[in-house]
Amino acid sequence: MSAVLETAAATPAQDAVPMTDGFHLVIDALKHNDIDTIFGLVGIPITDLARLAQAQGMRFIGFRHEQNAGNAAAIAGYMTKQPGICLTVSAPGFLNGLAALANATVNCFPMILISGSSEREIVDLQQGDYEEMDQLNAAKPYAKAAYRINKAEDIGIGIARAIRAAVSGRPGGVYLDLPAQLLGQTLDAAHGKQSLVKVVDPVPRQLPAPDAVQRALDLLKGAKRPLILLGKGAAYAQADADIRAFVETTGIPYLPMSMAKGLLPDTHAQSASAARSFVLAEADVVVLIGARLNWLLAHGKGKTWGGPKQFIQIDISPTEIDSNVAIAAPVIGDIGSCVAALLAGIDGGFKQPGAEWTGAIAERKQKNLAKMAETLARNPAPMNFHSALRAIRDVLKTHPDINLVNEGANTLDYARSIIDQYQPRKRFDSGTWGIMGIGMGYAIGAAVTSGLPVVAIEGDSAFGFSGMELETICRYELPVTTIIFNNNGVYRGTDVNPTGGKDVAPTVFVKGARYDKMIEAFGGIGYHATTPAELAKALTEAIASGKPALINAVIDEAAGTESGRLTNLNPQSKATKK
Ligand code: ADP
Ligand code: TZD
Repeated sequence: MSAVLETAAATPAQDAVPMTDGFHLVIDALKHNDIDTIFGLVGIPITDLARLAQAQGMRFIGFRHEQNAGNAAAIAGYMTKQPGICLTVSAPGFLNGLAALANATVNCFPMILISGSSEREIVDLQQGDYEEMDQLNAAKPYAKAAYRINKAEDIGIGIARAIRAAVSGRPGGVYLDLPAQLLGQTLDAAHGKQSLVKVVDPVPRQLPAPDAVQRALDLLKGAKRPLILLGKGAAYAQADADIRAFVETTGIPYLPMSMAKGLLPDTHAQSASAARSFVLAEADVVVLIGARLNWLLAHGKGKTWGGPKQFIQIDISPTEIDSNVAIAAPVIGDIGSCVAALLAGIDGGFKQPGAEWTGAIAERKQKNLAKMAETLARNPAPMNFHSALRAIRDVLKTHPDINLVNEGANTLDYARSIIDQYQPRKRFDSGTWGIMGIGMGYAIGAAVTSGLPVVAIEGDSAFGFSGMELETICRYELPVTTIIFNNNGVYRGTDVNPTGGKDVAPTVFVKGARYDKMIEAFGGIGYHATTPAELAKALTEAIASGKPALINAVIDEAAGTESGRLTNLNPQSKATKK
């Protein structure tokens, strides 16, 4: 029995003293920090926690699988700079949520995974409790921080610690372990109230050192072919006005990473997206703002990056610097403060890049855009990725505030380059891991957080990872339109089993599947589209309805490329590859 209970039991006037318990204190502590939504899935020991959250005016969004609840929490964190909360049961529920926690940490999204856990004394002696697992230690390698709260009076401080760990510095996933017996512990209410902690300044500004700013400015002033690279850290930072001012004042061409699209509208004259390979290879000084030189940027070296170049890197994490290549001018601090400091240092002595550089980029852009326009204008039957995406692009142009979720291989690669974004933090995709399965979780998280419509453009394989959440979308009547690019398989649907045996090839699905019927089972609206015109009509109607909808867009099953644009990452068999 805990100390709290012993004291309470020994107090003769116990009935007269208003009491609280672990359940109430968890909810009180979250609400005290302005957290109003929990994404989760109930069961022992946290069902009553979810009930209480709802009873106390919080929103509890219940999912069909914890990974999707975790993804919803993570994207809510990315959109708001406040940790998204995911609540799960012990062992298996926790493990399902852990995949999302790891994904959040890898992507630098703030979230807190709160899981109930079994009795410590049984778990630690491995005596076989219900859903027994050493969750705290299992979470540690995949989280930015992991904590357990053992005493009810520590709930306030424990939640404060989790919030601060998730959002300060480089954001990430935090695990918070709540043993079942903690939730039942009682405490006198006054003492409980006093134990709550309101986190002051959870995302403290971190100002860059003046000499680091000067070093960066000196390098930038000497550049002939400068380039700005905006990553999702820049979008996350919510320093939109200063970033735009920095880009426009310097006149430097910029490239957005996929989730930074829309930080400036993709139609901006300085966007070099349509000349991506050219600018990466030719630039001499590159300013990285909240973007890591990981695999998505070919590690900052090799053929992609062409000739020698120097990097200025703005990041909150000092150890990100020199992670892949030498960084000539690191600027460490929060992006808002760093960009403001650079902007303040851009004076009359700064010359915008010359026409030789901007003209060469414009020429490439024009050439590539003309080529793309030609490809997009074709109308093959059946539809291919391009003609379908053209139809979607034209509809979404009239909805600049739409939230876009996107995953798949070809579906991801083509949509990223064809669909323009007009506003910041409106594109949510496979991210740093190139992961499948974020689709419905991100869509629900984005719809709940923004209150605005969501369109999820999904490969048929990608959709399958979270497809059961269509029921969740229908249950909460969320304005989510899911478009399935149905080409009968992973990447495409044409592979054959070389043995001629009964099993289909590893990449092949049921042919002609009607995903639109799935959503109808839950009361949503299903559409079946086989031409760009049908697709455009369905999408227009679906968005206008504000109701849950799914469009089964039939794509030529031979249209996809294996692994999309990542073909080069597939290992080659030296012995047998033909
Ligand atoms: P992308 O995939 O778009 O290239 P990454 O996720 O690789 O972007 O990089 C995001 C970077 O932004 C991380 O290195 C992270 O430390 C950094 N970051 C995130 N938030 C901030 C912030 N508020 N201020 C400064 N850096 C930040
Ligand atoms: N599992 C997880 C969690 N993430 C992954 N990235 C994969 C498996 C491997 N994978 C890809 O990298 S893309 C993809 C898988 C299974 C699906 C591609 O097929 P699709 O899209 O139908 O979603 P396209 O547009 O038809 O290529």
